Amino acid sequence: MVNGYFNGGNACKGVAESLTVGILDNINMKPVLYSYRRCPYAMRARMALKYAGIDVEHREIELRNKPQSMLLVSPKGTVPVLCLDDAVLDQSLDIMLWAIEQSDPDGWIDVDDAIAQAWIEKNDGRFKVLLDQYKYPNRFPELDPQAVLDGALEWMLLPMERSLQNSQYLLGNKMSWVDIALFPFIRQFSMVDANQFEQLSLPATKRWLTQHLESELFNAVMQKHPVWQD
Ligand SMILES: N[C@@H](CCC(=O)N[C@@H](CS)C(=O)NCC(=O)O)C(=O)O
Repeated sequence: MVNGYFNGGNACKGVAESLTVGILDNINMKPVLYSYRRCPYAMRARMALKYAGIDVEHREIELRNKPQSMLLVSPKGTVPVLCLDDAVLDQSLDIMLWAIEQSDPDGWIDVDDAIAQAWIEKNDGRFKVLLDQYKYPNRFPELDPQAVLDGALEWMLLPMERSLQNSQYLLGNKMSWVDIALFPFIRQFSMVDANQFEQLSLPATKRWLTQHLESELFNAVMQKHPVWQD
């Protein structure tokens, strides 16, 4: 949710400033984005920000060594975190929706809210759990890997496949913020065992995935950044 920061300047810069540099250096008021390149939540936020044409100061973090300036504005310690003049957004979906509110050239927001919400809950809820179980079988020795894969297929990949056989995108024939919100998670799933994914009969989902993987938007947000030091 949105935390209030009404201290007359970019909340994160205010903190970083008091930690590192003098107050007069706080003249560059771009939003600050704390991010981690391979995090699917951060990817969806970066894609929405880029799509909306919002220029951010990118602060790449290491999950094992989070900057103090980020933890001060968002103690829960997850990325992405976006620091605005008067607010800190530390949920990826809040960042996406804020970005689209600023500018939405291709109408990503024009979807049925209830269907959109159902996909998000499916993905960020049980599918994320299954994804972690699939990705880190050693952490779940009690689980049968085949049952995990079957669970992911039944819960997420086959429903997606059915939707994507009916229309080019998840909620119709136009891309929406929901496609972008889910894509990084499906990408991650497909990369756990590329050969196994290759053998799954999911032609429409693979077409959709490839389209996103090859998109300028995705590739633009995957460029590497040096790690930010407070
Ligand atoms: N609900 C959060 C979840 C974000 C999240 O869990 N990000 C992971 C990285 S992919 C993280 O920062 N984890 C903290 C850690 O590993 O210490 C959101 O949507 O932004």
